[in-house]
Amino acid sequence: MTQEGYLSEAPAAATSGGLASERFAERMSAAHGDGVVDTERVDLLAGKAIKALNDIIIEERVSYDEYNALKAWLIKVGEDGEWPLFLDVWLEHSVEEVATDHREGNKGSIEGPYYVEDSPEVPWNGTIPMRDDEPGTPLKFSGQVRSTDGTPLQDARVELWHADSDGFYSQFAPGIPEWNLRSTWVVDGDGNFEINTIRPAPYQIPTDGACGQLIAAAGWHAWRPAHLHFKVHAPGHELLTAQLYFPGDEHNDDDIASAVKPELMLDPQPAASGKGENVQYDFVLDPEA
Ligand code: MBD
Ligand code: FE
Repeated sequence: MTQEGYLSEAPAAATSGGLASERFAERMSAAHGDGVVDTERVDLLAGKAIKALNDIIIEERVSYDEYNALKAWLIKVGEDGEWPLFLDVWLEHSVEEVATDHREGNKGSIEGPYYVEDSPEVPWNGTIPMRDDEPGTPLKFSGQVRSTDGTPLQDARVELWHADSDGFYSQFAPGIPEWNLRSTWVVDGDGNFEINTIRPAPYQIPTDGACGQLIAAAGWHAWRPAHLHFKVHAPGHELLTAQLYFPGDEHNDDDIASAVKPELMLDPQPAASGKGENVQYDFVLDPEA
């Protein structure tokens, strides 16, 4: 992959990590107290986590060299601002599973570290903000937002954000316009939307930060398959956070973030015009309990 034309260099881990850490802190402070957990739960959960690690140390006879490597690495995760990346890649999928296992509507997936609130609104059939010469295959994505009983949700909003054709996200990599490939669709009176965007590239975890260092040291790969991120909102319904994927991506079966589900696979078809692809996908939201 090349970044020529838009970026003089790949974004350093500390750039994307630092921005993701800052953004997260801002959102939590704006939500006032969101993220505060009561004493009994902290006692239970922190106690269990510490015990699990102690059990591993005893079972695997962890050495001082290994313990010190861990200490140095944990310090570096913080210095690189990569806690959001680390947590969202290796733990968020389980939190998402627990949070949504009661749902009858659409399957969702993790939010990940690169969401930004309040992206610009466009009409139901609007084009996502992109550069005049945005590289990538044009993608027309159409669908409908409905409730689990089939009722179209005419007050829904569909937020979409995704990487560009080099795998980079606006606001987390240098040299990309602020809202590039981020927007919010206001559906029509029948809950329909038609999104005009481009196909994203697969995403590689930065190789020069703490997460990249762990991946290299463990002999893992650093890839997420190409994906589109969505948040679908409608009054009286649970917020759906989802990601959708493209068939044939070599990392659909071994996503480093464990966030692919069969229900989240798109089926794009070549457009009749010969230029780009069309795809259809509906979002079904669960009513709030
Ligand atoms: C991503 O783009 C992403 O979606 C997740 C979950 C983790 C890292 C990068
Ligand atoms: Fe992503």
